[in-house]
Amino acid sequence: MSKYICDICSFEFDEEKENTAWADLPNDWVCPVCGAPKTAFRKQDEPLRQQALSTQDSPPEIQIKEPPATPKTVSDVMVETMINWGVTRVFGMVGHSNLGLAEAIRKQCDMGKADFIGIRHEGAAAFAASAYGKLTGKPAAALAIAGPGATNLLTGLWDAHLDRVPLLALTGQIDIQVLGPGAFQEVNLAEAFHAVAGWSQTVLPESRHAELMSLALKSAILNRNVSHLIFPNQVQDLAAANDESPDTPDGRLPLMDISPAKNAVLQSVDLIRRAERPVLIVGYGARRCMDSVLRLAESLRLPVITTFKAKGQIPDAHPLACGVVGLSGTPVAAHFMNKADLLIVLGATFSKHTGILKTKPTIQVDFDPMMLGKFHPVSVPVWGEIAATCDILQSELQHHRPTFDPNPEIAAQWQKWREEKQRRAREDRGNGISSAALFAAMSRHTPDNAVITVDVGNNTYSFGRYFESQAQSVIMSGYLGSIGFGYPAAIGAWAGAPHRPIVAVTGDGGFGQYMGELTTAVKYHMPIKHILLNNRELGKITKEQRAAHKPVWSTSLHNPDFSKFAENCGAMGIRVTDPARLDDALREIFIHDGPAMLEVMTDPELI
Ligand SMILES: Cc1ncc(C[n+]2csc(CCOP(=O)(O)OP(=O)(O)O)c2C)c(N)n1
Ligand SMILES: [Mg+2]
Repeated sequence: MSKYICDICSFEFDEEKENTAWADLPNDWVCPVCGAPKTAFRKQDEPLRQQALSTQDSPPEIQIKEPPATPKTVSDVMVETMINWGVTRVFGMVGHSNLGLAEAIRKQCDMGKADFIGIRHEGAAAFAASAYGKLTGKPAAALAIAGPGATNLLTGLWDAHLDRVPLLALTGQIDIQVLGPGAFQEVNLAEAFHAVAGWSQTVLPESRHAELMSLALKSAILNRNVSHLIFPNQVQDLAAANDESPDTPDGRLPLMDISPAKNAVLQSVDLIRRAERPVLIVGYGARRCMDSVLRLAESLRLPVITTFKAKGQIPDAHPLACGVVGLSGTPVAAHFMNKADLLIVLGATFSKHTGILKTKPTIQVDFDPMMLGKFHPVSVPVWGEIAATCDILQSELQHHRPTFDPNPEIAAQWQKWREEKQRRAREDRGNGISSAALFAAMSRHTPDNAVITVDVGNNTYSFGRYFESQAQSVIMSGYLGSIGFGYPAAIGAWAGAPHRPIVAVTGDGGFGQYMGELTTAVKYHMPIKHILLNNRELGKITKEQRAAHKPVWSTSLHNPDFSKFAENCGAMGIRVTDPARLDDALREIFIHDGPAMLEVMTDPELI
């Protein structure tokens, strides 16, 4: 007499108790608990099918035997096309309604043509893909199942959409036949993603599959936006038609370095010639054009101010650099903007946060004509690629001799500001470390070639104000301003620049939203250095409540010991309460060969 166990629900069929032999049960007999067929049962003592314990200390994983060579599926054709277009990083979570697509991705990963990073929350996948796009200018893919997996992507997709980042969202979908009446995990994904995706299509059995993938990526890259492909379950494993082969981007992408119209150049040259104190204001849109921008600045001796999103695009030590303007800016930048009689604004917008004055004569250069004079009229709107425009302006103005030498004034302003920063760094109310002290130490220890991802909150404003950048790239959730971005963004940055040091700066509130992703960093050996400002509250909101003359309410946080949490996840964790320990602790985390967290107990008032 034996027992038979249902692999689906673990129901036990005991021949002795049931007084029936297993072999005598009819073939259409089903499990009385879950309705699984007879074939879903195994004899007790037989090992679980297809399951073997992994030899590593990671949890057991299902080992699927290599299937016999099968014809290419629709998913194979589309994923190969995706890789031909240069999309080789996929962040996401595999599951029931994307298994066919995931299998096509797995095959490419096994051949070394792509990398898949399995995250703990799809929101992190979308943030990581967005950060990857911000850093590299190229799209990554975010993969999710239908229903909840897909809806979890939305915040990160909005981040990419608002900051004009190319990104490919790949979502499963339930079977086409049951779409409509409200099946399990049915969400109208085309509708749910409509506002965030510049391009969205459902993949149907008769679609031109390679062409769909090509158009999704052409749109994402050229429009710097989110593209979305919806894969109903049963389409994913369909055999591709004989004449379907993967597509490539050859001949599909024009060069984008368009020059501005002659008149716009002449008007700009005229304004620059007549100005006495012109300044350059550099936005995030100029991040890939900095060589040309700096050549123009140096030849015309223009002070260079950046927006917060563009922090680090010019090192603070450069003799023309004035730092960031706006809420998290330096008095150096504010001084030069206030005194300027002409603003030359490159790839920046005039949102409230950028803090660029709207009252000054302004030349604005952007690759997108809609951004020119979007919020208010400007003196000369120049439609052109920024590097091409700077090169033309420089050559037109090569004989122009500016009357004003800003260097001594810039140096004097920086000296005043550095003295003030040192004073703030010494402040101690016995309630935690000051942000100025932390970011002064971080400026001393962060490698010049690091990528720094930041979150949102007072921690981020303080970083903008106090950290002195060298050649680091700074990545943030700009227009969406979503807390929680910083840590998943570091995962995306690592995937985009695995050989550069990666640093994440977050608050305790922001990190709390994606703490689980620390295990992702450990699993994939991402040596992310995380600077966590633990002020035990949603500090920025406390300030906002006070400023609005409301009682401070619901902003305190009940925190774990984050450094111990990091250790528990398998990373290094150091907690610092004494500013004198900051330098040693930073040294330790940067030397450590793996993910490490420096938890700094900060004073919420010293920001
Ligand atoms: C997803 C999301 N939820 C809420 C907010 C509003 N918000 C902005 S800053 C902030 C507080 C962040 O707290 P913390 O990370 O601890 O940073 P701190 O201000 O304390 O440095 C909140 C809740 C937001 N920007 N994004
Ligand atoms: Mg906080």
